[in-house]
Amino acid sequence: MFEYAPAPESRAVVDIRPSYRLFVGGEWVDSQGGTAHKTVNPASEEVLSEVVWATEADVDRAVGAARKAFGAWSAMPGSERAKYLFRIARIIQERSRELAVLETLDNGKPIRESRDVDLPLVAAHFFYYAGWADKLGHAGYGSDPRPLGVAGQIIPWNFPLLMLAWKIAPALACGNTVVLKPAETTPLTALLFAEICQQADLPPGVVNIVTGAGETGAALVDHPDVNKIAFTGSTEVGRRIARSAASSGKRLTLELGGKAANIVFDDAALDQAVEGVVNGIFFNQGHVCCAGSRLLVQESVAEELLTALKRRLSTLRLGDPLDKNTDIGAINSAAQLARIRELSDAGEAEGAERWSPVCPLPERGFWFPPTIFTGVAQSHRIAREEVFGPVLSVLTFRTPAEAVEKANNTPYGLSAGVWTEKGSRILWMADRLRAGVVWANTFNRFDPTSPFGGYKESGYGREGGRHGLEAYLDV
Ligand code: TXE
Repeated sequence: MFEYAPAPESRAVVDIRPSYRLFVGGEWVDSQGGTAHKTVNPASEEVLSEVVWATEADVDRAVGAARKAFGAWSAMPGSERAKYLFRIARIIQERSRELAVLETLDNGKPIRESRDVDLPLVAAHFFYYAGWADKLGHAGYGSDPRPLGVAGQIIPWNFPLLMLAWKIAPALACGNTVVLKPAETTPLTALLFAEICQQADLPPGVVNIVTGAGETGAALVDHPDVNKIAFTGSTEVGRRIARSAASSGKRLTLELGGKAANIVFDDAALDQAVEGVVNGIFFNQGHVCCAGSRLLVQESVAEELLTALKRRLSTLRLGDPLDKNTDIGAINSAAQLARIRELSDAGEAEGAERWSPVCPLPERGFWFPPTIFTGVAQSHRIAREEVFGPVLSVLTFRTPAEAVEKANNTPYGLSAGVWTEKGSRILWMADRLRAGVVWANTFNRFDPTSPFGGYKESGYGREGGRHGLEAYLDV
């Protein structure tokens, strides 16, 4: 039988420089004492480029540039700021192929996802918040809500460019200036975004990009002239940042980990539920804070659903992230792979049953097969801790009340999914689930008009939608 196999997306569409400097005050500057670090393609371990890890002095310089730019940027009529944001959004669309390939090379995610999910959402966030820039007086916060000043933004590696968009677009629309630090393993699309800011003639200093690891992030958090910190990352680092921000009086939004329940009732359309469960945990290799990492399935359909799920998993294709047929790409780093292995081994040691489809793994790079654990108890580490990988823990329930009790039995509260044909049950569940987002008969749906954020140890503050403006305004 003839199988249609589109060619892998060519990496030739993107021009990666051998090394990058820091983007400060609208230009590329040398670091003051920072060391160079390689960034690799996690699918091949090939070195892509070298970036510098910014020092405290570099962060100070970037904050200074942002402060200098703040006066004119915040005083500019919203309609003028909107023009820059619209321009950035359009350039992102024009250069989306290049951005998608670069994201896939640096992160390991399948090109189908970076091309069809990440990039359209990145552009959509800039378009959406561009639309708010001249309407802030109508957002319900009084006629003249004020920007906060300089925003320090620290983002993770799972959706590098999308997390940048979630943070930079609302900050700029509200009249703030920013210093953004991308994650150490995925700095490249943020640096290409800096180029896009230049192309859009964004006034110098409105956006500054400092590459680096935790120390660079900490320097940003501790800087006395930063007014607001927006952080997405681990709960552990989030706690540390909260302590520091509390002592300096900075405004703070935190988007931390999750352990979402994807809850399937016996009256659900099971075929759709299977797709939703697969998308919920295997999208982006499970490197998703709101991933549906716990499947809660009603006992009466558990066997049927699991059989269908295993059949579906056997059709997933793992491999070259640039291949348009690939469903599951590479794990982002050796460190993350080690964490996934450790928690999966703990699952087995604690007595859960592990299953993966036959799935040969490439020799080089960081890979983990799609994995299901059954017989999971609520006390098991794989039921409690965020794995942040393609690992699903399956638990069962009998009644809706038991489903709610199990779903909420976690320190996290970022998202949940409910699969049922009964509208009243969806509303009943949504009222009781302690999660910032509850999806009904779908999962991992994102939209710039919807606020996103957590309860409990998943953090606080909302990004997206009108509520996302509050994070960057004094109201
Ligand atoms: O996170 P870190 P890591 C979870 C997920 C994952 C675990 C560890 O469970 O397995 O966290 O991932 C910067 N001050 N999530 O180690 O360290 C860091 O440079 C300021 C969930 O990658 O929190 C990077 O830019 N910044 C999550 C960012 O914080 C600091 C996404 C995130 O890295 C810092 C990522 C410090 N002291 C991981 N230390 C989500 N919510 O989506 C580090 N950083």
